[in-house]
Amino acid sequence: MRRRSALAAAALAAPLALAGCSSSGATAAPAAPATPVAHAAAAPRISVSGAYIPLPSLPDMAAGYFVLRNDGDEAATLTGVTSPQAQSVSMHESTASTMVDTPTVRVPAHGVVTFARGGRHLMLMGLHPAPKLGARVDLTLRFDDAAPVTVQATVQPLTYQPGQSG
Ligand SMILES: [Cu+2]
Repeated sequence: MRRRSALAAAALAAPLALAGCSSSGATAAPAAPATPVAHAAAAPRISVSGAYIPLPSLPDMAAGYFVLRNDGDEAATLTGVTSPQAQSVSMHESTASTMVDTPTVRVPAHGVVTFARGGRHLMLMGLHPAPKLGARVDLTLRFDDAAPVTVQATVQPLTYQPGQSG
């Protein structure tokens, strides 16, 4: 819950904003190509990887998993997911005995949030066309403080485990 808007505004106004941007030291990533993204200094920078949907046994309901990463200096809040191929998409979290709705999911600055089996997941209802192995399903993730991100989730075998661990 950091209130960095004021700081961000100050940073943007200062001539050192670009220096601050290029020295986001917390990530091990090598210096990115010098693109003129002046106001990226304090903004969330969201990327989504490994999106997949286990082939559902019922065409009407499927789960969706992916890894959300925020390389920015500000947290972002995922406020919802939509798909042109699903009637509805909701965000859930499984607990030991049940499943709860999570209307929003916070992605901390320099943080990773994983949607994976047994934990956070998407629930896609009314997929059309009915998912087939290898098919792609578009997912658009919306944030209250970052641009929407659209990814293609691949329909995988029910037993699929993503290669990346930890
Ligand atoms: Cu669920």
